[in-house]
Amino acid sequence: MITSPLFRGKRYAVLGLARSGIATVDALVTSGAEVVAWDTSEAARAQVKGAQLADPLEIDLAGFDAVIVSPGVPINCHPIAAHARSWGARLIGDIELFAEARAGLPPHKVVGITGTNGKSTTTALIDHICRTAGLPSLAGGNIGLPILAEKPLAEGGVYVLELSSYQIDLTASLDCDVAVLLNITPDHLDRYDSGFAGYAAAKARLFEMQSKGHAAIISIADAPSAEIASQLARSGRSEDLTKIAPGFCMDQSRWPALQGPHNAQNALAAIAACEALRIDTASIDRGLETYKALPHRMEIIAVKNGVRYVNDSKATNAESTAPALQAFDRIHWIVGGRAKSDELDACRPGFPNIVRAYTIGEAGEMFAKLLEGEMPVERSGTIEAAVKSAAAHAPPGDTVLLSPACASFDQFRDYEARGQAFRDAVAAL
Ligand code: UMA
Ligand code: ADP
Repeated sequence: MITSPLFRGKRYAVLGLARSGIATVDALVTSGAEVVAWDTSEAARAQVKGAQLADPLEIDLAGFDAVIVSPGVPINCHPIAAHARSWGARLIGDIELFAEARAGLPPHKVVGITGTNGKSTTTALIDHICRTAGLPSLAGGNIGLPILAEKPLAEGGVYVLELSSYQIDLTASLDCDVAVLLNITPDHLDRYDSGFAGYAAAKARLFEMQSKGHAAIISIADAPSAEIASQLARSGRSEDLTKIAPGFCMDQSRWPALQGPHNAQNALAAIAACEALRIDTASIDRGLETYKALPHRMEIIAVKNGVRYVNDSKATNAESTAPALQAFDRIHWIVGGRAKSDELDACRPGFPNIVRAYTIGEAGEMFAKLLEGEMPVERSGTIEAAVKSAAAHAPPGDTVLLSPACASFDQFRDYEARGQAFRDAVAAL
């Protein structure tokens, strides 16, 4: 775990005790800090060791250095933000604690990756290329591995951090040696009172925290990302900036796990990041060739009776589902969940490939109405019903694709649980 002498003797309150919260409590307690911890869930509270249990909202925060909240706590509407402010305590997250602990770690580099889609793929790919080049490396952060739970790397190591906008909002001093922005399209708008502009501003902060001379890699295929690149150049950092141009053609045939235009964007960003880390070209090439896809992203989980079953549960918005719909030519599309918007326009170019749609979850009815007239639609409600029906309708050669274009929280704990439900339903056929 990552600890720091800087935390010793200080007082912290930790709100949210799932993966990042528990790792935070453990790291702070082991560092010698005094910790008060809380979660609305009793089961989560039961996992705490070495900290006092109390709701930070109900206590006097005088003398507390900071309140550390989990990324899943909506700080735009949760009263903890005003409460911390009223006591002069900083409101931060586990990534900020990591940033503060860096001074005590063996010399290392940090690569931070953000964007609406492609973060996990690009994070895992950069980590894989670093390892291929023989560097000590680890992937952490939003990819599902809380960074404070990781073992510190040996000298010369590279911490590759996937950073969501929620995490950046709770970070003040992370100076990435290499910062990467993949794209910005509407997402998570319930967390930003100023809407899309607020979400884009969160992404821009990753670069604002950087020192001059540190590398900034920005894919400029969408207007908000291009604007962040321009701002950076105007601020006197044009020499730090590498822009990834849209539609850049290259041969992806030797990269089996990095197919499609979206993965071209991810691969180009990863190549630029690894070049900034001074990794040699041969290692970069080998890394791209040997990279294996992460689970829940266009993952072929089974072929039954000649029908291919593909789990793309991580596609939580229309923009990330769009490339999946263009990857196959006869698709039985399982779509729905908690909608991020009331349209599916980004998916439209893939509609000719869809044989039948099966709508699920909260957005099921809305999407069924939207898609009727464009393709046969079935209101399935659940993944189990959708898989059963798709299996009955699909002849050999067809693909049954879970690529929901929605968040999972209406029916599942997270996208991983949703992907597992799909796997279970396919296994049960
Ligand atoms: N809680 C309260 N009070 C509240 C709200 C929540 O006590 O008012 C508690 C909940 O009961 C729960 C905990 O807070 O126990 C929730 O914390 P969390 O949702 O932050 O869960 P973690 O397991 O710590 O996961 C977080 C990230 N979660 C979110 O951003 C929602 C994980 O990203 C990340 O992998 C993990 O830290 C490790 O760094 C997940 C995610 O969905 C994958 N991210 C979003 C995305 O990718 O779109 C941003
Ligand atoms: P994130 O961590 O940002 O959610 P992932 O790498 O996990 O991104 O991919 C999530 C989903 O988005 C997958 O369905 C994948 O096919 C799609 N995707 C991956 N990279 C991109 C990209 N650069 N642009 C659009 N969609 C993408």
